[in-house]
Amino acid sequence: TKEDVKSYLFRNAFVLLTVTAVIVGTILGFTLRPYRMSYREVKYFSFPGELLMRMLQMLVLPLIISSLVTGMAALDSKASGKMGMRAVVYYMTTTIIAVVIGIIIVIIIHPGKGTKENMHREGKIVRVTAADAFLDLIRYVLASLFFGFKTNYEKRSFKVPIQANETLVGAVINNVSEAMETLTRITEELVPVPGSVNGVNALGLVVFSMCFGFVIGNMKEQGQALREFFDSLNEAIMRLVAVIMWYAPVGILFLIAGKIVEMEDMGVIGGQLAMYTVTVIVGLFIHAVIVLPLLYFLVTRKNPWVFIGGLLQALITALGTSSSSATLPITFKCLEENNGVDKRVTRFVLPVGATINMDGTALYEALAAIFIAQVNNFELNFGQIITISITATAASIGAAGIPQAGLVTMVIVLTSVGLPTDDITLIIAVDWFLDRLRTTTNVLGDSLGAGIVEHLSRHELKNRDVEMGNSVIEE
Ligand code: DAS
Repeated sequence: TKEDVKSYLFRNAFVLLTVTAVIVGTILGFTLRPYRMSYREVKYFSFPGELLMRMLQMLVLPLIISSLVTGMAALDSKASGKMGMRAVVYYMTTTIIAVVIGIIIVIIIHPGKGTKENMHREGKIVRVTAADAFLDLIRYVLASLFFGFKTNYEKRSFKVPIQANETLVGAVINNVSEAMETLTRITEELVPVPGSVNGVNALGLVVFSMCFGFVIGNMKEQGQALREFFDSLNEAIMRLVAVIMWYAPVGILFLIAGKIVEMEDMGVIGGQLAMYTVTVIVGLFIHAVIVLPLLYFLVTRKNPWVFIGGLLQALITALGTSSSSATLPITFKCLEENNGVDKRVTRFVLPVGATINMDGTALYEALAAIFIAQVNNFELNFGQIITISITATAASIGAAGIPQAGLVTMVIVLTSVGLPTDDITLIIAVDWFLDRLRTTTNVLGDSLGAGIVEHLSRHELKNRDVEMGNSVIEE
C-alpha cells in the first residue's frame, strides 16, 4: 500500500542520514584537524556526540532489567532453558572461531618485526615450556574467574594488581542497588580516558534480572502485576529509544569528527603499527563479512545481507560510540522493528550477548598478544598459543561493553604467557580506531545470534503461542 511505501522510504532515508553522518563527520574532522584545537575547544566541539553517549547510557540500565525480566517471564522454563543453551553454544562457537581467525591472520601477515630482541638479553622476558604454559593457563583461568583483573594505566604504564573483586561470586549480587550503582558509575565513565576503565558488574544485574523474570513468570495471577509493570516499563524505554534515534545521526557525526580532531598525529604511527592495523582490519573483516553471515545463512537459509541491512543503524552507532552497551537500545530497535525478530528472543538474548559475547574483542586480543610477541621476537610454542586462545576468550567475556575495555582485559592474555604488559602502550595509539571496528563486530555477532536463536527456537515459540492463546480463550 501507499503507507507501506512511505514507511519504507522513511526508514531508508533514516539509514541514509546515518551513513551521511559518518561521511560528513569524517570530512569535518579532517578539515578541522589542521587548526589544532585546544583540549577545551575539542570538548565543546564534541558536545553533541557526548550528549548522544549519555542519552544512550541513560537507557541501558532500565533496558537491561526490563527486557530480561519480561523476556524470561514470557517463556516457560523449558523454552528458556533450550533457548539459553542455544545462545551459549552460539556465543562460544563464534568466539572461538574469531580467536582462531585472529591467530591465523596474525601468523600469516606477521606484522611484528622483532625489533625488541634485546629484551631477552636484558632478562625481561622469560621463555616458558609447554608444561609451564599449561599450568599458567589453569592459574589464569581460575584467577580470572574468581578475581577480577584491574589495571591502572596512568601515564601509559600498565600495572596488574589482582583485586579481590570476584567475578564469579559477583554474578550473584547481594545488593541490587549497589550493582546498579556500579553499572551507573561505569557507564558514566564511557568516555575513553585512560585510567577510567574499570570492571563492571553487568553480569550480576543480568543474573538477577533473569532470576527475577523466571520467578514472576511462574507466579500465575499473582505475578500479573509485576509482569505488566516490567512490560510497560520496557515499552516506555523503547519509545524513548525511538526519540533518541532521531538525534543519533547528529551525535554520531560529532563523535566521529571530534575523535578525528583530537587523535594523535598519523605520522607517529610507524610501519609496524600500520601493518598491525591492517592485520586487525583483515581479521575482523573475515569474521564479520564472511564467517558470521555464512553461519547465519547455513542455519536459517535466509539472506544474511537483508538481515544486516536492517541492522545498519545499530552497526553505525557501534562505530560511533565504540560501546556495545551504549548501542544496545538501538540494536533492540533494529532487530525488533526492521528485522521482526521475536521480542521474547531479543529481550532474552541481547542483554546477555552485549555483556559476554564479543567476537571482535576476542579476535583482537589474541591477535594483539601475538603481535606483541612478534615485536619482542618471542617465539610462542603451541601450548602458549592455546593459552592465548583460551585467555583471549575469557578476556572477551570479561570485557565490559564500554570503549577500550578490551585493551584493559588484554593484560590477562599477555601475563598468561609471560609477555610484557607494558607493551600495550605500543598499540594504544591506534586502539581508539580498532575499538570501533571490533565493537561493530561485537554488535553484529550479538544480532545475528538473535536471528539464529530465533530460528532454532521457532517450535518452542510457536508452542508457547498456542499455549498462551489457549489460556486466553479459557479466560
Ligand atoms: N569496546 C568494547 C565494546 O563495546 C569492547 C572492547 O573494548 O573490545 O564492545
